[in-house]
Amino acid sequence: KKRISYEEKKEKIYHPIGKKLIEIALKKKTNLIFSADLIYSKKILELVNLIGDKICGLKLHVDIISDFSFSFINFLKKISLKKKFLLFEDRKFCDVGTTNYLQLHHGIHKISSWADVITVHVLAGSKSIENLNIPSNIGLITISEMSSYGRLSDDNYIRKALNISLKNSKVIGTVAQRKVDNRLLLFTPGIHFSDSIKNYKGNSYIHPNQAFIKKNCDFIIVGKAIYQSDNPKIVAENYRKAGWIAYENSF
Ligand code: UP6
Repeated sequence: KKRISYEEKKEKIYHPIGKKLIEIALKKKTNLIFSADLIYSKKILELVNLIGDKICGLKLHVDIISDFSFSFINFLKKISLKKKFLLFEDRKFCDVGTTNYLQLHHGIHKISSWADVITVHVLAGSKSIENLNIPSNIGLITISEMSSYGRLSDDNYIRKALNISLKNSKVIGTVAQRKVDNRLLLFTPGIHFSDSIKNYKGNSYIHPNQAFIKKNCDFIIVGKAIYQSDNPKIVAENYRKAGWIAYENSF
């Protein structure tokens, strides 16, 4: 599987959100998605104001935000439009279709009313992500292979998960730890510069160079390396630069 450029990938991906993400990446020269795993909305907004220029996506787990509100979402939406990045909700829906549907559209978070991209497991089978009634401006990312140590997915599971991803027109890409078909965008979490964090609380970490050069990754997802640092602005710029250079060097 030979690496193809973002420009070439944009032609292979038919979903408007997939195309939009690539356009943003090319325009801002960034393949960095920031994972803001913080429990207070003020902290998330502060960081996003600081590093919004350096990212193509902001990934949230809204269900960890203690003071979640729609005014927070409206602020985020405004910043995301101004600074041009997409909002990812990493909900990892993993139930039967009807429950996935209810969790996506209802409850206090009403994810479908604001997210640009949502993550889903395909453990319950292809049908579980088929009738979600997703608006055309939301893209799905499947989880085919997690970054954690001891993940239960074997080669057979991953092959089937990738097949489901390819056959569903709402899917823009996947999370996997290996090269995937060029019709899918590959998202890589578990990114850190430091070797000393290779295995942290059961998650495994690699350098952006490894992600792009060995696995043909398209987008890196970086959380604690940025939000736990002393200078998130500088560190985010370092990850942006590393990700972009690694992409350029991966051909
Ligand atoms: N994430 C992983 N591995 C996966 C899928 N998702 O780490 O296979 C998510 C985590 C977290 C983020 O839920 O939000 O990516 C990684 O954050 P970190 O850089 O702080 O480890």
